[in-house]
Amino acid sequence: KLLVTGAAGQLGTELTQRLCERYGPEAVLATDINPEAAGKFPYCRFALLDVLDKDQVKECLRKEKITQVYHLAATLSATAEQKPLFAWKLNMDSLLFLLEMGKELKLDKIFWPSSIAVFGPHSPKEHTSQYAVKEPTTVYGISKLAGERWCEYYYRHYGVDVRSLRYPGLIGYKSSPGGGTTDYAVEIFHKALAGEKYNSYLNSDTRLPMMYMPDAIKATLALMQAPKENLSVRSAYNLAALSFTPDELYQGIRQHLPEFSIGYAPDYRQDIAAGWPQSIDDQVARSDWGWTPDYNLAALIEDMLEKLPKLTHK
Ligand code: VAH
Repeated sequence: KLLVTGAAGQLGTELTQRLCERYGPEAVLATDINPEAAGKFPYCRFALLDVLDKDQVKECLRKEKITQVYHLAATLSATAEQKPLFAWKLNMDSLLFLLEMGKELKLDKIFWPSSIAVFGPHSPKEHTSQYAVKEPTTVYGISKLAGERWCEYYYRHYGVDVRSLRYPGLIGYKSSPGGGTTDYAVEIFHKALAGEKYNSYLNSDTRLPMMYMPDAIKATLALMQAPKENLSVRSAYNLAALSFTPDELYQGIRQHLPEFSIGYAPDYRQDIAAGWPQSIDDQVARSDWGWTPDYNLAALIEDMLEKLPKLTHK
């Protein structure tokens, strides 16, 4: 039985759907703190769950006989800068408790998302490698780096089979992003399809590692299904697909929608993005568990513009 926390989030929405397809709707319990999320999971069971309520979490794990946890509930980079101590508490206390539950209840597997945000201004900007220096300057990055350290600790000391990926910015059409610095790359499609100008909060030349959601879901399932003995990394794997700037994304969209226009008004999120790598080296994931992405930028743009309108008009 699988538990998903933060199931109504940008990644959670799509990952929950994929897990239901893979394991069957009765095998997945989708949970979120947001009551409005209840209607978003017609294909599996939903329950309200506050990941900071330890009694509630432990009761849920026992009652539902959970064997795997996908712990996605967290505060993302932009929001975390507005509420540093809350973000640290939510991101870290919930992970630590679930790692402890992994040990105590002998959970089969735990998945926890990390991020390229673990890298900072002193990390190499290009093809940032798995073990490159990490001095994150954002609360989100600090929490993801600390979380990775704890995941590796619980694996090495207690054998908890926790696995993690350093996701780049994720782009999808089935769910709304929430509080990320890379969310411009989703918002821009909604504006383009609505025939409106998009005002980017990142500079036109801010290159960031990005990934289309189908690739992120594929990577997650591939990692979670990989044989234990193949995994040389128990912090979090670097994961890459493509990198682009707001201008490159804009130019790509304009090939389909020639009228589309963009403006640039950088805000605090520009500083967050400027501290992150521009491209990631994911050769360890490729050699350990056969990672390869399917989507390049042209394919991502084509698929987003094709699939999103139906959602917008619905
Ligand atoms: C964020 N989408 O922007 C997330 C992600 C690499 C970025 O961690 O915070």
